[in-house]
Amino acid sequence: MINRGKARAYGNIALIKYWGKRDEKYILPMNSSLSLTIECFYTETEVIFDDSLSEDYFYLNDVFQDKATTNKVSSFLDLFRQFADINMKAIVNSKNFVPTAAGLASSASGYAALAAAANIASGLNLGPKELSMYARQGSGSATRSIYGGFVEWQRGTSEKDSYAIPIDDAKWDIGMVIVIVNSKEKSISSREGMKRTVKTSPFYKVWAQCAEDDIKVIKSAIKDRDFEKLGFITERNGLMMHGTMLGAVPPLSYWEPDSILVMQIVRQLRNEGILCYFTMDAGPNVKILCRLSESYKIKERLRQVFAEDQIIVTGPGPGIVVL
Ligand code: 2P0
Repeated sequence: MINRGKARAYGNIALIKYWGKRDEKYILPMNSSLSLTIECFYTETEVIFDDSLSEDYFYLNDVFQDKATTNKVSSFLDLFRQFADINMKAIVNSKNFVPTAAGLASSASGYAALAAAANIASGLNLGPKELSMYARQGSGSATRSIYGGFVEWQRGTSEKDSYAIPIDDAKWDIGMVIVIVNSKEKSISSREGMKRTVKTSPFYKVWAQCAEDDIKVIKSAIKDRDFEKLGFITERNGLMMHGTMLGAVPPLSYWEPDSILVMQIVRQLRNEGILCYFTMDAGPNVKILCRLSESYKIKERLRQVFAEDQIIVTGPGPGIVVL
């Protein structure tokens, strides 16, 4: 017997960050977060359950993956196998579609696509709320990639109510310019980075409350389509997250000189009347939130310093697509 499922999921960039878990097993966040799904990169994954297989096989971008990587996928598939009461092994084919060698391949689109494909192949056919809870158990940020546009991942009170909800489709002149400062793999994963921060940074104590307050502000900005407020709170929240890392032992900093250069350019552009705001994640690349209609002006300025293939312009992306 063979059961297949195939789906595409898009990446997302957090505007109010998820940084820190209160439960490692179920991946429950300390605070709610809010992101923009983006269309410039996505993952397509096919899951084929086959009763003639004796183990799981995982191919990423047509390359057969080793035991350690495959085991992570197997554990994740086990969640679906248990719930659907099936014991077939699977072949998983996953492809990341990234504009350049950008170092943007993301666990968010990866686990969201895997969850959506496994959902179909297992015959469970869960709705988006349940699907986001499953995706969450692969990687926190994947919770949000189930939906398009602006998406909130609500922290919830237990593993049963920590899921994503769609906030707004973002179809109102919203875009992002992503500057690839360095495409190499980061030396400290987000998982390790957030763990160290929670454990050792005295600044972390105030983080969760600040983030919950920021969620309220950003949601009202989105509702009012107040782009200036949206950008201001995005930039501030990202800086605060990196502030918590500076207080960790040993300190953690993902910034590189060129990251700071991009921040300076953003501030200059703002002084000239172009509304744009930066945010950074667990790596040196900088994401600039802007009006999509003004993204070409921002790109033009960045081109004075960076190469064409270091700059990616994107609009908002959609939710899960079943293929
Ligand atoms: C975010 N990041 O909200 C934050 C901001 C990085 C900085 O979610 O451990 O790969 O798998 O839940 O989702 C990246 O962390 O971490 C992340 P796990 P994940 O987008």
